[in-house]
Amino acid sequence: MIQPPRRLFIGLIPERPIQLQIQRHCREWAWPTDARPERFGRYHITLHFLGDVGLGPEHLLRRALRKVAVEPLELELCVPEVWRNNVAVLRPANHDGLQALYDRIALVLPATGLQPSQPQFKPHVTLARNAGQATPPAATKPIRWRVNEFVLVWSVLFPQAKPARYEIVERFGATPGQALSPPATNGQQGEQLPLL
Ligand code: 3AM
Repeated sequence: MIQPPRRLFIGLIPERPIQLQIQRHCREWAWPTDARPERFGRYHITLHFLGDVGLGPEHLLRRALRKVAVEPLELELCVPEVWRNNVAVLRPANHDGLQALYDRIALVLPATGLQPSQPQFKPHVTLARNAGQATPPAATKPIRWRVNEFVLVWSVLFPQAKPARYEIVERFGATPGQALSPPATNGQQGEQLPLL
């Protein structure tokens, strides 16, 4: 069966202990009743959103990403903000290494036929949407997050998945080339993120 294009993005997804710290941080905000919080397990930083990618370009992409150098990063999530598009976010302190990783990935994308999505990289973890009236905590205890890898993620949307979920297609970094194969086509295989 031909694999239909998959909605992919490249990002950083923390393990459960950091997911828990982010969730705890969220409890310190004052949220409007109609805010739509991000689900536990899905907290992440998007590096490059790619949109729908066919099987051929996906293979090229994965091969190219395996060659991207990954140096461990110590991120500090410490800046809560509400953006004009009503998204509430937690941002890391400026980190040259994070920008450099973003840039290195951007460099390999054109050869795969894919274009970087956001020429301006504004790293953030989305906490909630529809949160224009949210109030961040007066003080934020920084969350230290050691990053050893980046991941290629399949964003499986409703009705393909109910509820929509993120599935890690491949990890790049500390354990290079540790692919989950064959790639899942129906959302029933592959690595699913632990959601509550
Ligand atoms: O990291 P965040 O939560 O800001 O908003 C979507 C989410 O980003 C973003 O990709 C991430 C994983 O879904 N996204 C969705 N559609 C997008 C698009 N067309 C997009 N980013 C850029 N362009």
